[in-house]
Amino acid sequence: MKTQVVIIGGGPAGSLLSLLLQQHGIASVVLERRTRQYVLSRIRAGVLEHGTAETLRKLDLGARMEREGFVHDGVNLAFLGRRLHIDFTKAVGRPVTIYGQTEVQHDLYEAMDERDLTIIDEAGDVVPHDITSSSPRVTFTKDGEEHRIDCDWIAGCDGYHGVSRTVIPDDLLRTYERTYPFGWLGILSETPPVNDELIYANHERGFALCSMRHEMLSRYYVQCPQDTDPDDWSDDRFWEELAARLPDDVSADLVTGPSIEKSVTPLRSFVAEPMRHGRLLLAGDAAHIVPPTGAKGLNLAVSDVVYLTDAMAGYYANGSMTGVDNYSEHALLRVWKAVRFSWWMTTMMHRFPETDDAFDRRIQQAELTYLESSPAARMAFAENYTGLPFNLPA
Ligand code: RFL
Ligand code: PHB
Repeated sequence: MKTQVVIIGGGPAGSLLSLLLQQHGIASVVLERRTRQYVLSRIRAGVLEHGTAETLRKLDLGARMEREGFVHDGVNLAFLGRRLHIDFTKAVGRPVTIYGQTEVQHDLYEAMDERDLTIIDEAGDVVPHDITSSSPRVTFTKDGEEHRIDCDWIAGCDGYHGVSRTVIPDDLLRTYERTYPFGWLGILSETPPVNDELIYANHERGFALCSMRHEMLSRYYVQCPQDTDPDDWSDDRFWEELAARLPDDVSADLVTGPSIEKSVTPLRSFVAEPMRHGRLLLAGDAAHIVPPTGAKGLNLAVSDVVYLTDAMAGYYANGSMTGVDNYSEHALLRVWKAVRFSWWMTTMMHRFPETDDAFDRRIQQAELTYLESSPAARMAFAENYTGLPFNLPA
């Protein structure tokens, strides 16, 4: 088999990339390790930056998002028993869209089917070869048989645990990492959301987040120790803990019910540089991870593949290597700003069990009351949360 770009990983980065490349007449094949059912049932992010929603709309993928998603003009930060509303539209003139990654993934796969794009699922032992030559290839197994695809480029969109990053020699890859000493215990419940916008709460007992998917589906999180077993948390225990971390007027409105999903997510920041080696270009979680506090993971995967598409479009239009040569530096400019924002928000909103002291609390309170008193600080928050523009370099 032969194609122009082999895309390893059929998550949001890989499937969106395949659709974007097609718009430029560039052929690709997506190799996904899991079953389609598994990929479509993963529950992850919920907030789409303005640029992400625009990218989906430009690809004619916005119809269901427009119908079923919610445009949010702001978020709330709760602390010291009160609530600060940050109005995005007032501050920066752009909102965010609440539309689950599960739905985005569904729309991407549906469009790939309609537009005759190829995704090979349950592809095993995927290995990129000869990535520093001008004719790389990828081998994999499917239904017990070995296959090989020759190509011009390989896009590593296979997430943090994928194979792509591992084929870049250690001495050429620099990694930066921060692990936070806690996780998030999250639940989904078929109850009406407690508020019409998200609430991020800083509380003595730990961080809490009230989010949603739609009118009758709520997503809530509480900060928990990293080694938390979700089975140790009955629904009643979760609701009690969540209510204790929210301002009284919010917890009074909390509608509880059985959870339909409960899981723990670890929090970490990770960046691998550079994002390209020879004919292999990394995108999304394969190259970087952010803690979910800033709601940036999915959105960075989208901006990466927009840049990657630009690079490929330049190469196939006139043989130019400029976009390819600039890809890593270009993408990392935006990545590091999202890493910074996610780290900052995580630091401002959580209890750090080992090191937390009275000084840290006062700094958090100063950050939060500064946001409360300063339109400039709120503007900076809104600019980052709704997403920095895709049209870099900045
Ligand atoms: P994904 O979504 O991990 O997709 C990678 C795909 O590659 C496949 N794969 C392979 N395929 C072939 N061969 C191999 N060797 C392969 N190895 C892996 C995988 O099966 C998968 O289908 O990465 P992508 O596309 O870069 O998208 C990134 C986003 O999914 C991610 O940034 C966000 O979901 C992060 N994230 C969250 N982000 C938010 O903004 N808000 C959240 O609330 C939030 N919650 C989460 C999250 C990520 C989680 N992970 C990674 C476990 C909760 C969790 C649990
Ligand atoms: C979610 O709805 O799952 C969600 C929302 C905002 C975040 C993280 C997760 O910052």
